[in-house]
Amino acid sequence: MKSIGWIYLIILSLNAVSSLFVVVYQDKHYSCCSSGIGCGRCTEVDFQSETCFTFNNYNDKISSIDVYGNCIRIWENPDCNGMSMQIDSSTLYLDDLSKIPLKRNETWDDQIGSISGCDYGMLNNLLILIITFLILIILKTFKLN
Ligand SMILES: [Ca+2]
Repeated sequence: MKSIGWIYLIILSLNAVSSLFVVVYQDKHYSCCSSGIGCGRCTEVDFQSETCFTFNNYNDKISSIDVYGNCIRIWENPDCNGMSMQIDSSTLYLDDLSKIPLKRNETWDDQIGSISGCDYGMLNNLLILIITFLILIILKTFKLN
């Protein structure tokens, strides 16, 4: 049973944990200036796909977002709560979130409170555990034969 931990860790590292990088902008069209005077600011966000990243200064201010080819989930509230939407580089209007509907009469403009990887909160960890057990069973079967 000692091997289960190792197999689990190996599969976990292969599958789930990856570093994600995005840039969020206070203004639309990826407009950014460091002074924040007459134009919005922007900031780089580096986080692990399995974690939830909550915005402080940028909470309810983000108007465009560059995902750099990553798949992420945007959340209405801090700590990955509320409505959410999966986005990647194929998603339209990431340069202007006021064109992406959130709910009736509301758009995602100035509404993002946090972001996560696309596999966050899914059954990913459970699936990895099941796969680990299946591998263990296969290994045991091999030894018995
Ligand atoms: Ca804004």
